Amino acid sequence: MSFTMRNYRPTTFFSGIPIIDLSKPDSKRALVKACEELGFFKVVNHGVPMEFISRLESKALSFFSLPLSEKEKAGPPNPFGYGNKSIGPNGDVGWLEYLLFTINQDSFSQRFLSVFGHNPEEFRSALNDYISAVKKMACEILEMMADGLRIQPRNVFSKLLMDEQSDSVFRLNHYPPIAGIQTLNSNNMIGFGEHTDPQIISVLRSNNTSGLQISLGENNWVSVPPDQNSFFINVGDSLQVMTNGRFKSVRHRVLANSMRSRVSMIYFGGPPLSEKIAPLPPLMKEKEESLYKEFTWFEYKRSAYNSRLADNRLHHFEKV
Ligand code: GA4
Repeated sequence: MSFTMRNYRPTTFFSGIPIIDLSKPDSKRALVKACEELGFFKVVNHGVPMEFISRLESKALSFFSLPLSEKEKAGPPNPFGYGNKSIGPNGDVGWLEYLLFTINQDSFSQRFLSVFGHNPEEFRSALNDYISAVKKMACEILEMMADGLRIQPRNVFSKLLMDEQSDSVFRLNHYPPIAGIQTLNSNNMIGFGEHTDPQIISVLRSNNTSGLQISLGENNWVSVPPDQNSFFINVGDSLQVMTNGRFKSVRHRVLANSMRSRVSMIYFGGPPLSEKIAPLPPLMKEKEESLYKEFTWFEYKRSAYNSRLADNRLHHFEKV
C-alpha cells in the first residue's frame, strides 16, 4: 500500500467471522452456533445472481451521483425516501446518504419515480429482481435456522417474511470517501452509528470498501473484512426475542475511515405489524420463562422510532 498520509492506520480485520456455505445442508449447525455466539455471519454459495447485484449497484451509484437538488426530490426520508446525513427522526447523524424503501406497499411513489430519469422502470426492475432473490435467500437461511434449532414447522420464521403483510424495509447507502477531510486524524469518523436492527433478519451486501464493524461486547469493536461476492447476515432484535435470547441481535456500526466510497444495500426482513413477538414455545425448556414482556411488531416499531439510534431498544421490553 502506498498511503503517505501521516495519520492513516490500515485496518486490521477480524478473522473470526463464521462463513456459512448455503449449498451444504450440514451448515445448519454452524449457522445456529454463529447466531448464538455472534449474531452475525457471512454466507457463500448463496445463489443470488451476481448480475442482479451489479445491476442494482450501478443504478444506485448513478442515483447518488446526481446533483443534490435532484436527489432531494426523493426526500425527506419520513421514513421512506432520500436522506442525507440525518438518520431517523430523533437527531442522529452519520457520514452517508441513502434511499429507504418499504417493500410490500408501493414506495415507488411519484416522488421516487420522478428522480430516476427517463427510465424509472429500469430502476424498479433492478430493485425488484434483487429484493426477490435476497428475500428468497433470507427465507432459506431462516428455514435452516429452524432445522438447526430442531423446531417445526421449518417455516416458523420465514413465513413472517413471506406474509403479504410483512413489514420489510430496504436501504441503499452511500458513504462518500473522507480523504482530505481533517477528521482523518481521528481515524474513526462515524458513517452510521452503533445500533442493533429491530427486525428479524438483515441481509447486507457491500462493495469492497471496509467500514463495517461488529461489537464483541463492551467497547470491543472488530472490523469485518469486506467481500463483495458474499452476503453478511445479522440477527435482529425480533429474532433475539423469538429465541428468548438464545440468538444475539448484534450491535454494529460503520466507520467512514476509508479512502474509497462504500455502497451497501440491506434488506431488513420484518414481520407483519400485528404479529406478536414472543419466544417460540418449542424452544422453551421446562419452566423457562420469557425474558420479555409481550408486544406486537407495531408496538416495537413505534417505540423504535421514538428512540435514538444507539439506544438499547429491547431494554424497555425486558421483564424486570
Ligand atoms: C436501524 C436499522 C434500519 O436501517 C432502519 C433504521 C431506522 C431509520 O433509519 O429510519 C431507525 C433505526 C433503524 C433504529 C431506530 C430508529 C429507526 C433510525 C432510528 C433512529 C431502517 C430500521 O428499521 O431501524
